[in-house]
Amino acid sequence: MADLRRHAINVLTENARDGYTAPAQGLYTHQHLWDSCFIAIGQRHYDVQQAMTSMYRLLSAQWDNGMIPHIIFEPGWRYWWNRRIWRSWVSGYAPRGVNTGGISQPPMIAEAAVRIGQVLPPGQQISWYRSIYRPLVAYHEWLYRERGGHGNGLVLQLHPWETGLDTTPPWLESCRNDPAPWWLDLMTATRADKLANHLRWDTRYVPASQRSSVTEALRLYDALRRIRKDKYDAAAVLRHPPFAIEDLTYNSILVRANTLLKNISDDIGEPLPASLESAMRKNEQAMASLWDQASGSYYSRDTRAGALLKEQSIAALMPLYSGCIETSRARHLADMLADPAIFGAPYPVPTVPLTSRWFKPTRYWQGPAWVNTNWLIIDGLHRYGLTGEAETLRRTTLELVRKSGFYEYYHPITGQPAGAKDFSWTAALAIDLLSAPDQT
Ligand code: 2M8
Repeated sequence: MADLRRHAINVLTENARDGYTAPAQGLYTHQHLWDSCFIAIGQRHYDVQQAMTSMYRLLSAQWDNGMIPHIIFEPGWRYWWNRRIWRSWVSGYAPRGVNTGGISQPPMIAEAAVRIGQVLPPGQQISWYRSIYRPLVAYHEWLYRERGGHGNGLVLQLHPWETGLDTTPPWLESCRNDPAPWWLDLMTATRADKLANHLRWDTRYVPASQRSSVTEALRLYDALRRIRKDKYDAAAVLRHPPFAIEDLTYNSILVRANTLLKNISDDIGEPLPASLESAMRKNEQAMASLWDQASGSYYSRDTRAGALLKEQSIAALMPLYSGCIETSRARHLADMLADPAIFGAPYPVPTVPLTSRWFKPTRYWQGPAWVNTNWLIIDGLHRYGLTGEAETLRRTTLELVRKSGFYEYYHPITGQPAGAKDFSWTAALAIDLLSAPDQT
């Protein structure tokens, strides 16, 4: 295991840039929000300064309205959804002198901040918390103001990229009933989408069969274009949104982030604004409305249809991480995790159930196991006292990485690696899982 840790540090060192660590070479070279948080959670074990620097860099790109963008562009690197496509400058809230995305990603920053705090000496811990507290509060306030005003206390997301699980089936189901843009229909009719396959840039690094399809990618591009047309202003976008989903993963992570932010505020003796505390409470209570008794599962809700999106995905297990569900429900989710007809694979956790019609074992977010979602589940299981289940998943995750290398994702039945190689959050989270008390 000492070797695994050394190799993981090497991967992170190779992927390090000025002030942040890129998710991977070639395919993802800019700074991504939740990647940076997972990476910092690993880096804190051997270079806490680097972990802190990347968090400060994320916060330095915060928009004037409080949003922390899902990507910060670093000049000079190629990327298909690049700064000229995002054009963050169309919004009056975007920071000057840096180009970013116009949406956010799962709010993992409070988790990374607390994990960093845990390895700092007490005096330094408090000054660290003080230095990130206000921007974090502003970020959570933005989430409730911009994305929580529509109803019952949950926040909604406008684009699948905000969930981090880009092509996850429930989101793709949500656009199935919407007409595709005319130009995409035309492309499909003339088979130009097949031609476009040859022009793809991502497939230089990863086989097309492991990535999103051209049609999916262009559909997501169309959604981006529509949000950009409204200058990334949620109120305007919500008049005719391409997507408007109370995402289960996002809300689970936010509920946990709220608890951690509250802990930070207690530690530094600076109370949270009362309106934010009230929004946090409502959010937590509203999680129950995502439960479907008939099928015994949690789902995201499509606010346009006013209904739960009953397509199963790994999101179903994320309320474990939220920490706000009853113990009996947590137990039920742990049973789903072990069930071979749902998530019980040899190399868990598949991102859609093994028996789902969507299941494709090596296609991006539609079947493969990912180390970051495993980490969230392990953490949740531990907090519910489901220690045996947590330890089993920790061991199988480390075994997978040791067997197959630090890849972006893995075939959940064979353990075969897929996606980008030398992937940073896989390496970082392996370091963190190795540092857990009971090392394998
Ligand atoms: C993937 O997302 C980006 C778009 O945001 C992409 O496809 O280029 C997702 O896996 C996302 O969760 C991740 O943060 C990002 C970088 O690793 O890649």
